[in-house]
Amino acid sequence: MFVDKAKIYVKGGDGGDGLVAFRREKYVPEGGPAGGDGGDGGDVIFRVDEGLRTLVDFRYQKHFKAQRGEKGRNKSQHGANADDMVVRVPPGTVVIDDDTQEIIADLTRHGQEVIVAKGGRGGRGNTRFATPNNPAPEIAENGEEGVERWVVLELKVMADVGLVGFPSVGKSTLLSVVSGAKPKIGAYHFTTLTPNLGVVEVGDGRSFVMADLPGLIEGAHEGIGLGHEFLRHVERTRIIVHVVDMAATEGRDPFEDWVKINDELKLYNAKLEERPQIVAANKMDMPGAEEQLAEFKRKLAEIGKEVDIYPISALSRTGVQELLYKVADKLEAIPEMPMVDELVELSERKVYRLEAEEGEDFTIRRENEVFVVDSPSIEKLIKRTNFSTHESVMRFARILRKKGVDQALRERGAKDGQTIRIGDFEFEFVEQE
Ligand SMILES: Nc1nc2c(ncn2[C@@H]2O[C@H](COP(=O)(O)OP(=O)(O)OP(=O)(O)O)[C@@H](O)[C@H]2O)c(=O)[nH]1
Ligand SMILES: [Mg+2]
Repeated sequence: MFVDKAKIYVKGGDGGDGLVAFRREKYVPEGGPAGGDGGDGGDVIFRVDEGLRTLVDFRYQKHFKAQRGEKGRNKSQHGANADDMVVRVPPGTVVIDDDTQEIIADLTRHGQEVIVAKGGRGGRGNTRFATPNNPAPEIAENGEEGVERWVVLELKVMADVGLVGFPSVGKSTLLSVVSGAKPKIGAYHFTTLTPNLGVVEVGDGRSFVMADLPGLIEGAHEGIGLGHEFLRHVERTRIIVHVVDMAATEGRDPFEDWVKINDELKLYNAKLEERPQIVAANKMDMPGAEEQLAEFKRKLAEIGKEVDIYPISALSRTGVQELLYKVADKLEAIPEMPMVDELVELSERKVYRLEAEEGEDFTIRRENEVFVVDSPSIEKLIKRTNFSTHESVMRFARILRKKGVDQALRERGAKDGQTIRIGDFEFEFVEQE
């Protein structure tokens, strides 16, 4: 089954905590600091694997968590960094942050990678906090938390050619006779519900990928008949083969059909109007088809449109070869990928950090008697501070003072003993002279 959308949870590993430790040597009662840094948490990395064609694996596994870094070790040894977690995705996967709807990555080439959830850095051990004034510090940092987020994966079919048209015009039949694909074919509408891909070998060594898409109906651009789902796939094809039923099987007018489908494409995305299009005038084996085709051409001439028309019968395979040659010729003249300008071009490997920059501003507001300080960077600092040691607390207080938080609180009228809240953390304001 073809799955083209999946929502998954990713979390980078937390950094290992730094260690507070002291050297213990024979005959030396008080050794120097010897607590090592914690190791870094692993990243969650998406890597393109051209062997994959679908997102079906993500229906069963939705959580991807990298390992946490090892704790700092004795004798000032660094804890081991955790391994990265590599998740394979098919080419054509677009990764979207579920919260912000921002496109994180547009993964197209085999081997391309993106870090979707960065692991946290390891905390520093007490060795790193030694100064001449404080040769035996009891400070160590906790490891930083790994980034966590929900991401949506979207797979746009990476087909060169998309078969577009009303239901039952013969799109699936055409794909089945030109490729090894075995799409379902039916005499009723909406036989095809998900796209089918087929590799077409033209016969002269050239080949391309063709997608048989579900039939479109009027209002598709508004999402009617799952139109949005299907039109998304059309966006990425380099050529549209517009299949028209020349037998007017259901009393429909082939020219009207052609106009309506083009309108739907255009209303969904104006760029689709400029996408190269070839008309496959299908069902030419049926009585009356020749007359309909003549009429179709006459109406086109009337509106002054020049369109490539290939009369075919998918059923009896007549005219199909000529159509394929034309498609292959046209493809050669078109660049590899259509420019989809709303997608951000990304470098091979890019790190997205959700955390705020260090040194970022804070704001203060009041909730009754409580002063609330909003600041992502201070909240982050709190998470990294081990409040069980006096020295770490003092260091935290020093940083707040340096950032100007104390001064700002005082200016807002904070008095000795009043409650200050930062994130989940509450403490009393202490007036210092
Ligand atoms: N006579 C004739 N019948 C055809 C031809 N091509 C397709 N058909 C018939 O038309 C019907 C619909 O064909 P499909 O290939 O399933 O049509 P589709 O465009 O894929 O339809 P949806 O998936 O519903 O959008 C089937 O009964 C086919 O046998 C043709 O060239 N000549
Ligand atoms: Mg079909």
